[in-house]
Amino acid sequence: MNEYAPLRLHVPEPTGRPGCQTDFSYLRLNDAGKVRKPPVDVEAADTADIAYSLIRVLDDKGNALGPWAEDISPEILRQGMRTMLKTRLFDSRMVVAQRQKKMSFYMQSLGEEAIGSGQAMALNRTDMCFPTYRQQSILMARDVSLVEMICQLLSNERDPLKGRQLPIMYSVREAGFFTISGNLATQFVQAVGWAMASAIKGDTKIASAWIGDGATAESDFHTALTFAHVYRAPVILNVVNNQWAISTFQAIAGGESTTFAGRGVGCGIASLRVDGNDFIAVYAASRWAAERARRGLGPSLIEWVTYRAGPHSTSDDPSKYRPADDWNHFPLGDPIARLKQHLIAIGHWSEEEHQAVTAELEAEIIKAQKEAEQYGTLAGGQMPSPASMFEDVYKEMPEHLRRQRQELGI
Ligand SMILES: Cc1ncc(C[n+]2csc(CCOP(=O)(O)OP(=O)(O)O)c2C)c(N)n1
Ligand SMILES: [Mg+2]
Repeated sequence: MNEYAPLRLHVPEPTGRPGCQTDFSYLRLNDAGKVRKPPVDVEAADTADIAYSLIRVLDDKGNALGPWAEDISPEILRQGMRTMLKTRLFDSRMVVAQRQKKMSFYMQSLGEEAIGSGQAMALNRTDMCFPTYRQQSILMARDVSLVEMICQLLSNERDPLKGRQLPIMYSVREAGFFTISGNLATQFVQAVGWAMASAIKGDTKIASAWIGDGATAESDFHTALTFAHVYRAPVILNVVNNQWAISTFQAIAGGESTTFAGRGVGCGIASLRVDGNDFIAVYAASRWAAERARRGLGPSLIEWVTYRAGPHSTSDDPSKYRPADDWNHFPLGDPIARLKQHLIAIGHWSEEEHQAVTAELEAEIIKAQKEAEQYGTLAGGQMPSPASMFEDVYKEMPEHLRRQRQELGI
C-alpha cells in the first residue's frame, strides 16, 4: 500500500475577499525605528535580515524613530508633502474627467504617493527613471508642466505624444522620465541597460527602475537582476508591492512565503524592504541606494510595501475581488496622513496650512485643466492631424507609406 497521500499543488489565496475582512498579519511588520542602517558598502548577503524585515521611521503617533530618521530637514518633508498632495489632487480630478468622457482611460496612484515623490527627491533631475504607470508623483516632484500632462491625457491637438500612447503613458526625457511602456517588466531591463551605458560612458548619472509585485513574475525581472549584479550597474531596482496585480493577489507572484526584497539578496544585490507609506523611510532608503550607485558600489533592490488603495484603472472594480473597505484596515495607513501628523507634531505644518496648500494646488490643477481643454478633449474631437501618424517613425519615409499618405490626400 502507498503510504503517501496523493500529491497536490498549493494555490495561494488572499486572506480577505468581499464580505470577509483581510487578515493583514501576512505582511510581517515590525515597529518603527527597529531596523539597522548598514554602511553603503555593505555586502549583499549582509542585508538578508533587512530584506525580511521592514524599515519604518514614523510610528503610529507620528514620531520619527531610529537610524533612518537622521539628517532630513523639515524643508524636504514639506516639499514631500506638497508633492504627494499635488499627485493625489491631480489624480482625483483626472478620474472625474475620465468619467466625463474627456479621456478614454486613467490610472491613479492613490495610497502610493510617497514612493515616487520620495525617490524623485532623493535623485538628481538628470538621473533617468524608468517608471510604470503608477509613478506620476515623479513628474510632480520634477515640476513637469501640468498642461502638457493633461494634453497627453486628453489625446488632443497639443498632445506631445500625438495620440500614439494610451493616456497616462507620459514621456518626458528632459525631466529624466523615460517613456512609459505598457509592456510590464521591460522597464527593469531597460533601466539596467541605461545604467550600464552610463558607466561605460564614464558618466555620473544613475538609473531608477520600477516594477510592480505582479510583474516580478516576468522573466525580464530576473534577467535585469543578473545583469545588474554581474556588472554592478548603477541602478536602484524598485519593486512596488501594493498587494495586487489587477485582481490577482501578490502571493500568486511569489510574495507568500518569502519577500520580494529576498529575491535581490539571492541574486547578490543589497536589498531593503521598506514601509512605502512612510515618506521619511522612502526618502532615506532612496538616498542610501542612490549613494551606493553613485559611488560605483552597484545596484540596490528596494521592496516598497504599500497598498493600491484605488481600482487598478478606470476599467476596474476592486469590490468584486477584495473587501471594499480594505484600505481602511491596511496597517501602514495613508502616506499623506502620516507625514501630516509628523510635520504638525514637530511644528512645521498645521491644519490651516494643509487646507491652504490644498486649495492652492487645486486652483493650479483646475487652471491647467482649463488651458489644456482649449486644445480639445476626447469628446470634443480636436485631435492630432492624421498626417502626423506618418511622422517620427522612419528617418526616411518608405515608399509604401508615402503612397498611403498620398492616397489619404494629406
Ligand atoms: C507583459 C505584460 N503582461 C500583462 C500585462 C497586463 N497588465 C497590465 S497591468 C497588470 C498588473 C500589474 O500588476 P503589478 O505589477 O503588481 O503593478 P500594479 O498595477 O499593481 O502597480 C497586468 C497583468 C501587461 N501590461 N504587460
Ligand atoms: Mg501590484
